[in-house]
Amino acid sequence: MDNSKIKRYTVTAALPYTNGPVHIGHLAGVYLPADTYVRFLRSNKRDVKFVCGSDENGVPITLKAKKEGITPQQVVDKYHKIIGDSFQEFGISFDIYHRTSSLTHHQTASGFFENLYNKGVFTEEVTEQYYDEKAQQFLADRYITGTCPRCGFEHAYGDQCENCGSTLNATDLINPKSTLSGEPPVRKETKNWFLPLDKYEDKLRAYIESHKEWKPNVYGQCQSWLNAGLQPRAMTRDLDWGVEVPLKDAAGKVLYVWFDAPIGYISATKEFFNYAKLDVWNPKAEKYYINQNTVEKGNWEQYWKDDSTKLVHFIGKDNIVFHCIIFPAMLMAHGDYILADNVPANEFLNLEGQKISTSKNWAVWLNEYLLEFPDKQDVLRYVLTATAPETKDNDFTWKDFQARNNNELVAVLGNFINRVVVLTHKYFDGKVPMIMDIKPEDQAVIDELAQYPAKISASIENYRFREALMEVMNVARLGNKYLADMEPWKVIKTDEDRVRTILNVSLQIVASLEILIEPFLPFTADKLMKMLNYGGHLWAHAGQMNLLPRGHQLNQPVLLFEKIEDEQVQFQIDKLTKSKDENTLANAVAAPAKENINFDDFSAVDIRVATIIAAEKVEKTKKLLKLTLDTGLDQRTVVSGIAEHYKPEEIIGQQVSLLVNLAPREIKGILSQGMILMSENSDGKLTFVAPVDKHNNGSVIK
Ligand code: B3M
Ligand code: ZN
Repeated sequence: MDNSKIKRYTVTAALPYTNGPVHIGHLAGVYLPADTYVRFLRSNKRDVKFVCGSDENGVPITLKAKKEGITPQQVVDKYHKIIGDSFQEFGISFDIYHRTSSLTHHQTASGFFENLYNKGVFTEEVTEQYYDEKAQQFLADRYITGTCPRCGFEHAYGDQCENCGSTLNATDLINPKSTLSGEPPVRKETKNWFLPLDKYEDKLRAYIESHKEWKPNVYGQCQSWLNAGLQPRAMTRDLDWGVEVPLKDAAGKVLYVWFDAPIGYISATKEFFNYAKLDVWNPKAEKYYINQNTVEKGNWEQYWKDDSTKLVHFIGKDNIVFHCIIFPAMLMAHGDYILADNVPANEFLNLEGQKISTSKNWAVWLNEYLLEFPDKQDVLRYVLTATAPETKDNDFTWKDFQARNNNELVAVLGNFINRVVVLTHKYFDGKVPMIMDIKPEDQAVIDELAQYPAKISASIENYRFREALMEVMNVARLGNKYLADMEPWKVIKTDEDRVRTILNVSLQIVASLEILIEPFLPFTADKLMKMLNYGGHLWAHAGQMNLLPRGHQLNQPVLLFEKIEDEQVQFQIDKLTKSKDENTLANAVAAPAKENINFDDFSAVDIRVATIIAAEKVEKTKKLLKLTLDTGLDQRTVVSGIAEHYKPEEIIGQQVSLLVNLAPREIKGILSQGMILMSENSDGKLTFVAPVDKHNNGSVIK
């Protein structure tokens, strides 16, 4: 959108599902870039509304309720507070953090549906869906498990197999079972209302193609959806949790969560302005978060219906189709609304080389981070922006976190600011000294500084936050180099006036830094503002030489950053591994039971206690060990596939259970007489099965 046409901005950040706390992946992918963008706009005195809220409808919520044995309402109440508090604590400066269980949202979403219904937009279709006769309800995909048709995994879900990662349809599953009753579901006819996306294909294509400036990952995904051809999609679901479908013949149905969730942006904006109209805040109303500093009277419709408004959606890559195809189609069908000017979706952030996983507890949770690194919000903000997955998936590691803190925040940014403020106190009682005489080496630095704000603006306006942050750090590097070259601590012995000039120039750089870091590191900017005793934050002033007037009194220096020690990051790494191990045990799915056998079948098996007395690797194999065992009956050789789990030297003397009457067979030219019993963990790890106390070799296991 042409900058001169923009009168105001509506910036949205994806509404997190309210079924768990938020982690660093959410922050890096969505909320930090959105917050940085909005803070930058505010610093430029632009009119902007930044809206978000909890996504409290849909199957993810009902599943969580079932798992925790509480009601869906209790689930959303619990996590709405945890998530909302985390955002607040990390300085995500929403004007409103709303929630989709609110009355305003139900009315807005339901009204939107009615509007489209009355325009005849929807098609009605009767389809067969799985139904649980015992529980008397239709089953969403996640409520059905069965055998994966691709890999044979027996606990695949109706929408996805977590073993092989395939996307499935519930009807693809072999032996489907309802997770509610455990019974096989039946197919039953049901009527739902579909949005005929195919009819909007041309308009959508024109819309997408008018935005060639979008990030290639976003533009490319839209193109491939359009090229594959769009299908009608059901906008209602048979479910008892969500926004009720406002039609007579729709009892027991709610709006599809992806229909109501993006409307959540609109209801949040509405509620923000409703709030200003209330004389007294009603604490009994649905609790949500309002930024008291930005409350104002106004009209929500301007932010959604006026084409001088620039609408930007910040989301993760898994939400692209919903924001670039489905929601725009809904808005087109309605007709009164503007469409997003940009959807700068990010890729995913991995953690220590692995995909972040809520179910495996492989994550850094924001609420836990702050307990372990109190007051270090900006360190995480910094690291997550510096490594943001803007163009491809990226990796967060604790070692990198430590290195960036110690080598960049402490050694570059903190060090420069601290030296300048400390020297000013030391030589001039903390008063900004006067410029005496500008030399060419000062002028060069002044000129270079002046160029940064425009450069950084351009990066932010094009959603390149990593690049912008790097340039901000280059300002600190410029300052550090200037100090190191000028050496005021030496010059002070011979030429105090020269030091006045050097420190004045340095202090102006520090003041500019306060403005430039604010969108990224708001907590540090506030501390710095207090230290400089200065009311900063106006982008237009950055890069100038007169921010701190001569004689201006600074406050005492405070340390902005401190070193993070090896033990702290090791603790985090250990914690991750430990919780993953515990989780593997807790969430393990046991292998399916075998057919029954009778006692005679079992009695035929001769299992004895034996001890390994020698072990060596079988040459040219990866998995095999050649073991010599004392069985109490004899000494014999057994070839066993445990070489990836045990080194030969560590198992000498190990007692094991040995199947002694297994017919001997030759493996890699060695005659193997029997088989050692092993227990296999769900992650494939093997361990010996042996008597708890030492027994004599040859003891019978029965
Ligand atoms: N709650 C999905 C997600 O958290 C969804 C986003 C809604 S944005 C309107 O990935
Ligand atoms: Zn599978």
